[in-house]
Amino acid sequence: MVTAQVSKAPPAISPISVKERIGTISTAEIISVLRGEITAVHIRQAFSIELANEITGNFARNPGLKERKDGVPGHYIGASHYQKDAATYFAEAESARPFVDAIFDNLVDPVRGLFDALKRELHNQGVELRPTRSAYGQANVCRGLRWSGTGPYALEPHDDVAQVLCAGSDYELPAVGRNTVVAANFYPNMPEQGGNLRVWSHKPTVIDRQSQGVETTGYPYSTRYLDGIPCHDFELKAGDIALIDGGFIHGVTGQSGKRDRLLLNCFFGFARPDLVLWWT
Ligand SMILES: O=C(O)CCC(=O)C(=O)O
Ligand SMILES: [Fe+2]
Repeated sequence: MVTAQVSKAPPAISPISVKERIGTISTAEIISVLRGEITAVHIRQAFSIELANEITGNFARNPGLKERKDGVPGHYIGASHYQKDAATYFAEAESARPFVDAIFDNLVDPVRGLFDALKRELHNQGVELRPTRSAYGQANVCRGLRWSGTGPYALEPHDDVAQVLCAGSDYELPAVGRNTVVAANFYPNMPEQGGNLRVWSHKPTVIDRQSQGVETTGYPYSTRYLDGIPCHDFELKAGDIALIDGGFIHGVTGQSGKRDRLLLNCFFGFARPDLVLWWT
């Protein structure tokens, strides 16, 4: 008797290269992630605790704070294009803009600082950097997020590329999904324990996503799927910045005590050799 053996290949391991240091982020470091030369850059104490505390206070007092209703547990200010058509996303981005601006009030903040510095440097290289836009409006500089998952992950393992590839033809974004999608994360507040950013050495393909039933969302990957894949934990503190290639599976470990971890996040990537788009 012949027994058919169905063997499923384990997920391919893609080594990750990480740079971690204290100080001020440079445009060269940002561009090395953007060009796919390095997987992640973690800058400790990239902005001051005083600034971090001001931003955290502005977020907590902000009347634009809402609960997410798209299956990802958390609260937010701003707009996410995740699972939205362009008309809905850009309308939300436009109406949330005053609330996003109020997170920063009159501060000289690290998010617009990074955007402005990167725009200048890319311009010198003949590349335009701008927020993605449509007839309905344009993206904001970032969104503010507080994850509230209660299991082993405050934010379940996912990739940031599926949502970009599947954004739909009324967006400018799908072209970016063929290049590196950089997730820029700024941390104004962190819990005493947990809330690490965990990145696995695996960059799923469309076929991998199909096999996991996450083709259009990239969220969530099961712990079983990730079993045996090496990972790296970024141990974050308030004032840190972490830029990662969002094509690698990543998640946020569970937090103990007050769930007051605060993240400011945006994404950017090449849409064309002479155009980098920025969105949330
Ligand atoms: O909160 C973090 O550290 C990561 C957030 C993230 O992965 C996302 O917003 O897609
Ligand atoms: Fe992500």
